[in-house]
Amino acid sequence: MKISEEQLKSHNKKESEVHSRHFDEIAGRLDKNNLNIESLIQQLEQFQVTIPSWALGAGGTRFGRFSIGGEPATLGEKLDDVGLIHAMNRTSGAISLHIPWDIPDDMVAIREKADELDITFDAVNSNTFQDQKDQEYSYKYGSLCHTDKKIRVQAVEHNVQVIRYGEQLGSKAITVWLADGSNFPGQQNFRKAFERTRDSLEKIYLELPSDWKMLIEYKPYEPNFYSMVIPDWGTSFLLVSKLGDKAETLVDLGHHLPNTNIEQIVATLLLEHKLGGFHFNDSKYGDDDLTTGSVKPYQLFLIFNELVENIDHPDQPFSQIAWMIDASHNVKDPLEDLLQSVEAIQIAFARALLVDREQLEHARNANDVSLAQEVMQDAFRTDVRPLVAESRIRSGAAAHPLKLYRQLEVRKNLIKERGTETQATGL
Ligand SMILES: [Mn+2]
Repeated sequence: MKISEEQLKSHNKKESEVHSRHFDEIAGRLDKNNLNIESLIQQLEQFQVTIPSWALGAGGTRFGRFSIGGEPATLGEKLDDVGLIHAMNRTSGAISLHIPWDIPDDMVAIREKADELDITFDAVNSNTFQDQKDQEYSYKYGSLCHTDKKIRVQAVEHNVQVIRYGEQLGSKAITVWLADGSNFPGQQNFRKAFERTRDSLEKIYLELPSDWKMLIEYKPYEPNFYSMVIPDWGTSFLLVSKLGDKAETLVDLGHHLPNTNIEQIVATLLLEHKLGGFHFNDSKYGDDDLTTGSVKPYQLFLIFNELVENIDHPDQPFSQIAWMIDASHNVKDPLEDLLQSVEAIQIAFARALLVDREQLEHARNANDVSLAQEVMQDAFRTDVRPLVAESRIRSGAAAHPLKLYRQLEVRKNLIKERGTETQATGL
């Protein structure tokens, strides 16, 4: 299924009267506060959020998986789905692939298809958290940290292979997330496991093309429940600092213990120019992989507040941070969920752009705690949806992507095309 320009235009025409009213109202109000609306909308128009290939189907849990129907079964179909999202929001012009789930059969055809859909390939992800069918050695007791050198070599080679696939696709980064760790006290020598991991990562790092980055994710627990080799941002930061300029830390919002101050972690990584990118999602308890902004929208805003405060820093360009979603859908239509996630991220960004930085700085220096809170919440409580919609309309996207998605009965059409039983590779 493809969404035509006529369909987009007719949707926007129907929405235009109400949209104009809402937009004029907020534009007038912000104008009085001397905010440059045009520059704000341009920043929103340029902002892109990458869609992960593994979030386009129903993920399920370890207890069960409930098919949504019409799910993409091949890499080509996954690209088609990102193409649908991008056509509706013009904000999702990139896909992040997972190797080996998404190895292209025909590299040329896949690149051509991506070009047609105006989609680029963002960071490629390696996978040493499960065993593949034709794999010689098992990762049951770890991969890059393994006590057995043969297994470490196999895991390093896999990561290098992922870089090679990425090069052919035009990616510029590899994301490494390790499930390595231990389940019981005494099982693993912490120091040796760290050293072996560092040495393995150094070998992968040496294979990076000159214009590539290596993004290292961290996670406090799961699948290992006693210790993880890279449990927190500090350990990731230690590794990326040892590795070199091309290595940076990746912050997955779900990979923190409850109530962790993620915005402060973001501020510190920005200070050290080591913030490589994000995996956006939301959670109540752990790595819940829920829709971004659905549980803690204020936290998302506070993270963007730190990012915007640093937006003009020459040593950590805002445009070079990898903005990616990492989520899993159990009960919602994945495409609806992704549209909601991207919009929540845009809203948080727009609100952060509204923060009166001068007044905030004044309040901080004067230790006017109440005023500082007022400044922050004034921005957070502003309904910026008309600004986000305006940026979409100007980019040729839909005023209300989710509304259009339902009007066009996209899922029904996908089920008609692909059937009810399809399942994406890796799910
Ligand atoms: Mn992640």
